[in-house]
Amino acid sequence: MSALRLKCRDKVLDLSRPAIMGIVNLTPDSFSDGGQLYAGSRLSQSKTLVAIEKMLKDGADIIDIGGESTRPGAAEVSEQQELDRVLPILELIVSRFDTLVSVDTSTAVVMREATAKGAHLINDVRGLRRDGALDAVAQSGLPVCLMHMQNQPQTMQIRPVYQDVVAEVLAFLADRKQDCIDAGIAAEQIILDPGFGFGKTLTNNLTLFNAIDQFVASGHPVLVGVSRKAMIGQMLGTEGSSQRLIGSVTMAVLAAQRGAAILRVHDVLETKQAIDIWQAITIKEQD
Ligand code: 7PJ
Repeated sequence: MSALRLKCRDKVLDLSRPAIMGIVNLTPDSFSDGGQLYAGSRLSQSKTLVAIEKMLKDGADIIDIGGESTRPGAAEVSEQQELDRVLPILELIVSRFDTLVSVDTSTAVVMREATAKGAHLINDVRGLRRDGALDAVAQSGLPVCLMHMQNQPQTMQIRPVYQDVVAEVLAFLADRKQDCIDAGIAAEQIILDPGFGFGKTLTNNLTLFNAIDQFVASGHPVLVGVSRKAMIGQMLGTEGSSQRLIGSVTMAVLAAQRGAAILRVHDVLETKQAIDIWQAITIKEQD
């Protein structure tokens, strides 16, 4: 496959250096920043816009908005709830900011509506396995991130089992990719993601992290999302997601070094600075 770039409607995402995807959780109950954008029980549009503006100023290349919490054990969300959370914010971002917007969803109707409202990328933790999802993305022409997850969010962390985690995740993604191509999605528009923390033990996550190069070898851009996840607390022996910043930034740099093209993060400023330092050194080495 040629140089990595994704066609995102009227924009192009150049992946010759790692892109930073800023996470905007529109749910009241997400992994680490649950409810931050809420005023009481309602999602606050003004708080959300302020958070996004800051991420863009801090150097985010993509804003990833999601209306379903996929943290372990999270409650299921209805299609209508997801639409109500995602669409108004998507419209606001597209009208106010010159950025790429990714929509984190597994639901075909959300994919279709988001495409109609100007989304640039579809990010699906279920790898387009829900009814209608393959067709929705094929018809959108948008790039798509296919992520691996064993089981469902409600059950995924109960007892993940693999014989060979790297081989199984690679095979799963190859299989999903083939289904995408058969449905009419261009291979060049497919991003792969091992799905850190989704039905994986700490050992599984670390084995996969050390195998990022094998995902990169597929020729597809690889997205890595480890920001503030439990594995960081497990490695550090600390409690609470507020203690995970430095570990998250460190892992983002190590992922970039292993060839990750897109880094999905909460802490955009810190990650961007770390990546800029790594890039400056890398470019110097090539002089
Ligand atoms: C990921 C995601 C990830 C992709 C979430 C959280 C949990 N999408 N959505 N990859 N994680 N592509 O942000 O901690 O790792 S939700």
